[in-house]
Amino acid sequence: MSVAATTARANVNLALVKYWGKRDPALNLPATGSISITLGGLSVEADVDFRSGGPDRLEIDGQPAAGEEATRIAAFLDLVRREAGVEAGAHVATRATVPRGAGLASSAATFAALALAASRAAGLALPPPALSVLARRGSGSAARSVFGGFVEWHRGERRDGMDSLAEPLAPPDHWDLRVVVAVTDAAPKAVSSRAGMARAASSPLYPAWVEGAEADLAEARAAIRARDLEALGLLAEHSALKMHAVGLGARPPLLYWRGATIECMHRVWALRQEGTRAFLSIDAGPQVKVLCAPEDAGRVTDALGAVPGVQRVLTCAPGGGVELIR
Ligand code: 2P0
Repeated sequence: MSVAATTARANVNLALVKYWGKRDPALNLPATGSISITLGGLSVEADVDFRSGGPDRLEIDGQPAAGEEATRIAAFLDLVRREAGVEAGAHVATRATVPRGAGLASSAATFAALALAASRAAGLALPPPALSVLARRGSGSAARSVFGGFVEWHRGERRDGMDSLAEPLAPPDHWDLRVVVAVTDAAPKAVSSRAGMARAASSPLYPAWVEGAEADLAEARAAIRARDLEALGLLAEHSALKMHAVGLGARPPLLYWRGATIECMHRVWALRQEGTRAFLSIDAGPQVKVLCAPEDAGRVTDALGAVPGVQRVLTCAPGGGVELIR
């Protein structure tokens, strides 16, 4: 990698109102809007250099990219080349600074970082809304990782997707929350988010999922504005469990949970019974993510760490948006 590469860093995000289903898979246009928190410290760095000549050379965490990952990155670079009128091959290297094997390596952070690094390296100076549109083309949830703090990704109405982008609802310091992550299984998942989402529409529960989104989004916005942890936590839990219910009803069925996932869920509900404000969310994997106040993060960490099958527990706070670091 040339020393003159453009490097950007983006954080992962946790959806409180989930994105699960597309109205246009080619453009990553979602069936519904979604709302997330960008998580500080769990990030991906991307180096991009279009001046190297020759074919694209792609590296992920020090290894040559292969298979579907390589295809997705190459297609994304083509988008940037087309927009910038650049024809050169690229050298790209991405590095997850997420603890490895945490089951959190996220395409959201990867494509948000690539959107900024590649557009700059190609000579484009895209403002954040245009970066969000571009990042979305790489991975839907990447549209949200462009921004820090509390973020909403709008479904949009246009067929070309130009109105399907994220915008910040509140900066990271609006509300000092914690997200505690119980890692139950760091192995790569059998069904990708993309493949899982493609199956969602086969579920009889999918129409209800789509129909409920606007109300969930309104409730989440209001809870974030009011810094109401109980309202936001209960809503986030409801959104996550509905998303997984869609999978259970799909054909073929889809379930990302392992045994330890379910034990963590019961532990979180027991914590609530005991008076701790802790609320769970689960993405397309077996990890359990718990929203709580900073003063309760230690108690939640200890409780989840004691659940059999939990391999490690991480804690993060709201973080910033994508940034150029070189
Ligand atoms: C989300 N997830 O809102 C949801 C909840 C996982 C569960 O967005 O196909 O990698 O690249 O648009 O963004 C993960 O899916 O999927 C995701 P594509 P993406 O965070």
